[in-house]
Amino acid sequence: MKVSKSLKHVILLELGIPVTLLILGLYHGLMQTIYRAGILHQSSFLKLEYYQGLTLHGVINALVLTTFFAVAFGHATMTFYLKKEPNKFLTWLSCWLMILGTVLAAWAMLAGKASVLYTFYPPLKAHPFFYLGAALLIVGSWIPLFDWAKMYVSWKKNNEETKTPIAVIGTLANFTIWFVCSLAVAYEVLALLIPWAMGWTDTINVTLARTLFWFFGHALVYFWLLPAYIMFYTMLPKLAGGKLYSDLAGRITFFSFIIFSIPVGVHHQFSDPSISQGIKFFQGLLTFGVAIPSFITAFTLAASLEYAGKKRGAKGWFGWMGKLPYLDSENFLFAYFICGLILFIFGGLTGIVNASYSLSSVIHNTAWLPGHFHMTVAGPVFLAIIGMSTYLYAKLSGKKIFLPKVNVIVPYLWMMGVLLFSTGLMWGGLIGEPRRTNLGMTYLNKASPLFHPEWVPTTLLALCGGIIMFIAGMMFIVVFFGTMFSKKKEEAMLELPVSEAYHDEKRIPIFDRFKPWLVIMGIIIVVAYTPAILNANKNPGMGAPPFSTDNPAPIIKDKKDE
Ligand code: HAS
Repeated sequence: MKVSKSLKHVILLELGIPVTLLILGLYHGLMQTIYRAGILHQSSFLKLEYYQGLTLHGVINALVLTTFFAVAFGHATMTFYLKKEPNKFLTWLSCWLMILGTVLAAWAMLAGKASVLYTFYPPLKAHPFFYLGAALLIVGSWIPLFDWAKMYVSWKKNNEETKTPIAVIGTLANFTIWFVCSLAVAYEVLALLIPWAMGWTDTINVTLARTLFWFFGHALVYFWLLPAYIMFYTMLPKLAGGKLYSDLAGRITFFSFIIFSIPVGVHHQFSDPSISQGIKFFQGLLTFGVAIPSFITAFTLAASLEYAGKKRGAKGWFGWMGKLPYLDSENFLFAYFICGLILFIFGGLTGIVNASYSLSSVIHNTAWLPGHFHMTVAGPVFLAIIGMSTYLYAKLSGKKIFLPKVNVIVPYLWMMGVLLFSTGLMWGGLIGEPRRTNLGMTYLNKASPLFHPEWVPTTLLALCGGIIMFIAGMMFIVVFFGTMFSKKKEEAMLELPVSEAYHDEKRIPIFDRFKPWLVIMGIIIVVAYTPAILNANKNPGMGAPPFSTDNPAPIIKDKKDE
């Protein structure tokens, strides 16, 4: 379909800005593997500190890229399926708030005033602009939800008995989760962190800040994942040459995320002493609940791919795997999606390990963790984002894909890189290698009495994976910007692949309405989180001691100074 110039420009901007920043994000990813493998024995490189680089890496890749993309992709899906454009003023307001927020946070990070990592836990303290920037990015991304909800309600009035398209359910479910979860982080930023960063309050309740962050933080990972799931349900079967095995499965999946995504954040705090065992156990159980929609997805997609393979002439139980269009450069999204899914098999399994209360104590804060999350957020999420960014950019600007043969091998190279990288990290994690540590300074420095030779092979494996990922990332950058700067060849259109359903079950009202799911969501959140917040208030611990960003030891005030 044709869309207005305004909508086209806003989407192109929301795709182009984060991909430009991604160059910095990818560079710092590579630098991490170099520092950690002990190739460098220093705390900074090219005037950028280790933790400054790690913060830029996490914030750009995991917060900025994902948020801009989710909004741009949301505009595209809502417009495409509801055949109506979002409000022009609100669309631009949201875009400018996100840009302003990104500029403020980027300044603070590049100036070395916000080396607090993407989780910004106190007692690490950032410049107020970092927190303000994060808040604006989030608020900017809320705005479209209210506009899309209005579009949906008016569509539904005229189409009462028609099933809501899965992509619309997925987009609204995702942004509802995002809105609710980010209320907690907004409170953390506005009521706790900014007053503390401005010097208006002396200290901060660290446990409360962490609990509010993880209320947001685990739902955040599904905010990253759901746009990819929308693509897998609505596009992948068509791209594979088949049909979606069950339409109902897609609906159940997205509604289940509404109820399970948020009340599981305490599984990141299994080691926090201030929260009681019972709450940890309950949220641990709910974490197994949040894996169910992904298991449903795994079976539904596998059945859809099997159907596609068989339609292409496959025989036997596993023959379908050999018949899929892996290297079709015209159909390149398939390659991006399948590589992401293969990585997610391992990302999901390691997630189940993390969720298992007692096993979590083995892997918590070790290199295992980045091993897990690079097979999730740098797996299906990242590959779906970059594949779809190139696709949407080309379609909406009427350009041809630059270097299509290179484009189709990017995901395979990236997948190989992630597999090596994550294996190195997880192997290292199991033998005690810590995460978020500049190992080259001590543990991977032969001259240090703390040298750990057993981490040499693990970090070298991660380094090899990191180099391959960096090369694949740069190949994507060349394809994306090559496409952006090429000449317009076709009519600019908003066009998305649409899968038909193999089992198109009849409309079941409960799987076509948001209200019941929102009510259940509210109840579970209250039950799971009231005791956690009460615990955090009752056992606040000692409060955050004052810190300086260039020294990891807290600043102890001399009694005489007071
Ligand atoms: Fe996680 C920590 C548990 C999913 C991201 N996770 C993290 C962190 C990040 C992250 C960033 O319980 C670190 C945070 C930090 O900085 O401290 N995670 C889970 C569980 C799941 C899970 C149970 N995580 C994700 C996703 C992420 C993500 C998705 C990003 C997008 N995670 C944890 C826990 C921790 C944690 C603990 C804290 C640990 C600690 O101690 O700190 C589940 O949602 C996973 C369910 C997934 C599946 C897989 C389904 C497979 C599919 C693929 C099918 C393939 C096909 C292809 C069809 C059950 C859908 C076949 C075709 C062929 C040709 C073969």
